[in-house]
Amino acid sequence: MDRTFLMVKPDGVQRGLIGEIVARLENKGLKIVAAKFEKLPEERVMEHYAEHVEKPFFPGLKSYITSGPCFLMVWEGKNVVSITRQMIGATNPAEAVPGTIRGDYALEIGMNVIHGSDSTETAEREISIHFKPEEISGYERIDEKFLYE
Ligand code: DAT
Ligand code: MG
Repeated sequence: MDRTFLMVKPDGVQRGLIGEIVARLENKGLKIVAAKFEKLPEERVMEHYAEHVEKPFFPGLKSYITSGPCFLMVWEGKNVVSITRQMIGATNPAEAVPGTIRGDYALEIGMNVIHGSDSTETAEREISIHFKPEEISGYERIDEKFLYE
């Protein structure tokens, strides 16, 4: 089954949006298989955002993402990467359509509430950066026979 890495960023935590975000994903039929609450150490931020470290916005991104605790999760489900990217919405909340998490809960690109892996390869990489294999617990949801044909 496909897996992805999702993370409620410090603004989402401070604004009390963890429950709302988790509820949306659970209601969709996706399955949470790992979660933890932590303030990201700087080295892990560099690794997680390796593709962005040279970009002009990186210093701001780094101080924002380390400004408080994040809620880190692994989610599982068929096509989970593309489904969650759609549920999250465009990177810039000003362009994210209503109904998406960023479209409903954020205004500006520098504080866009949630991170989600953008491909299955990225997901695998990000999961391994943030979680040890033993921190991930597979199980069956009792409604799976009404979610999967
Ligand atoms: P996404 O989070 O949608 O995958 P991304 O990987 O391109 O977007 O960028 C990572 C984060 O960096 C993004 O959530 C917000 C920030 N960011 C991206 N582009 C930015 C920009 N032009 N100015 C400020 N912050 C930016
Ligand atoms: Mg990205």
